[in-house]
Amino acid sequence: MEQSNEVIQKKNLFSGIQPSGNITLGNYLGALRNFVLLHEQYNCLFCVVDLHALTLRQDPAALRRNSASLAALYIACGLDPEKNIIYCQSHVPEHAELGWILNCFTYMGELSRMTQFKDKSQKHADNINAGLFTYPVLMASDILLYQTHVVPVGADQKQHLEICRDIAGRFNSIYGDVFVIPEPYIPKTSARIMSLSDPTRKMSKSDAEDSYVAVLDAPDAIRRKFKRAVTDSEAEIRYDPENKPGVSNLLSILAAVKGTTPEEEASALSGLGYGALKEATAQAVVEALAPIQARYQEIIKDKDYLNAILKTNAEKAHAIAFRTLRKVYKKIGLYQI
Ligand code: ATP
Ligand code: LTN
Repeated sequence: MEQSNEVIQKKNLFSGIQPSGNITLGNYLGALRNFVLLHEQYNCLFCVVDLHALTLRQDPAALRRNSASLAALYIACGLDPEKNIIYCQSHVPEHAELGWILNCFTYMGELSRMTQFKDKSQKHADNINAGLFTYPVLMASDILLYQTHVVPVGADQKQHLEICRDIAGRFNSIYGDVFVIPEPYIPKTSARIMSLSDPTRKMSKSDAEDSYVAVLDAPDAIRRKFKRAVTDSEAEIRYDPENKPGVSNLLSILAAVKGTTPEEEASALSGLGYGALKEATAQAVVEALAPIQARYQEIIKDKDYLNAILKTNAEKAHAIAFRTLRKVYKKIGLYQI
C-alpha cells in the first residue's frame, strides 16, 4: 500500500479560567475536564486569565496565590506542561495590546447586550468599571492571537464566543483573512452546573463558599456541602430541571462524574430519599477529585518547578502572539520600523 507523507497539521485550541477564587466543580465539569479530554488532538494553550480577574476587585495576595494555584491545577488535572502551553495572561503583553485594537472594532451596543455584564453589574453595583464592560473584547483577543480553531468553555460563555466570532469576521472582512474564526466546544452534559444554595443560578467561584464545591475541598467539606444542598419539599428523585432544579443539579453532577446520564441515575436511585442522592453524589465527587488533589499537593510545593514552567510557556505563547500582532499592526496601517 502506498504510504502517505502528508503530515496532518493539528488545529489550535485555547481556553482560560480566571484566578478569581477557588476553582469549582462547575469549572471542572464544564471546562477543565474537557481540556483533558481534548488536549491530545490539538495544539493547546491553557491560560490563567489574571487580567480578566481584575474586572472585580481582588485582594493582591489572594490573586497571586490563586494564579499559582490555578496553574498547578491545570497540571494536576493531567495537562502536560511540556506538551501544552500553560501560562499567565499578564506575562504575555500582546493580550492587552490586541485588546486595545479590537476595542476599536467592537460596538457599545453589542457589548451592552452581554448577559455576564448585566449579571455582574447587578451583583457589583458599586464597581461597574469599563473593564467589566469590555471584558469580552479582551477574551476575543486571547482567542484570536493564537489563530484558535476550538474554544472549550461552559455554556455561560457561548455569548462571548459569538461576539468574538463577530469581531474576527468584521476585521477579516476589512483586512483579509487575518484571524481564524473560532468554534465553541460546549459539553452536552455538565455545561452549566448550578449553585448548591440556589439551584436556579450558575455555580460561581466568586459567590459564597457554601454555594459551591471547590476542586480542592477536603472530602468532609464536600460531603457537608452536598448534605446542605438545597432540594425541594417533595420526596421523589426525578430529573426535571424546570420544576426540580436542586435534585436535577445533583443528578447532573452525579451523571457527569460517572459518565452516565441524569435519567439513568434517577432510575437507579428511584424510591430512595434525597439523603441517598446527596451521599452518592458526594462519594462520586470525592473519588473523582482525590487523584487530582494528591497531584496538586506535590506540584504546589515546588514553586521553582511551577515558575520555570510558567516562564518557558509564556515565552512560547509570546512567540505565537507576537506574529499575529505584527500582522494586525501592518494590516491596519500602524507605522512599522
Ligand atoms: P467568576 O465567578 O469569577 O466569574 P466562574 O466560576 O464563573 O468565575 P470562570 O473563570 O469565569 O468561572 O470560567 C472558567 C470556565 O468554567 C469557563 O469555561 C466557564 O464557562 C466554566 N464554568 C464556570 N462556571 C460553570 C458552571 N457553573 N458550570 C459549567 N461550567 C462553568
Ligand atoms: N471569559 C471566560 C474566561 C476566559 C476565556 C478566555 C475562556 C477569558 N478568556 C478565552 C475561553 C477563551 C470566563 O469568564 N469564563
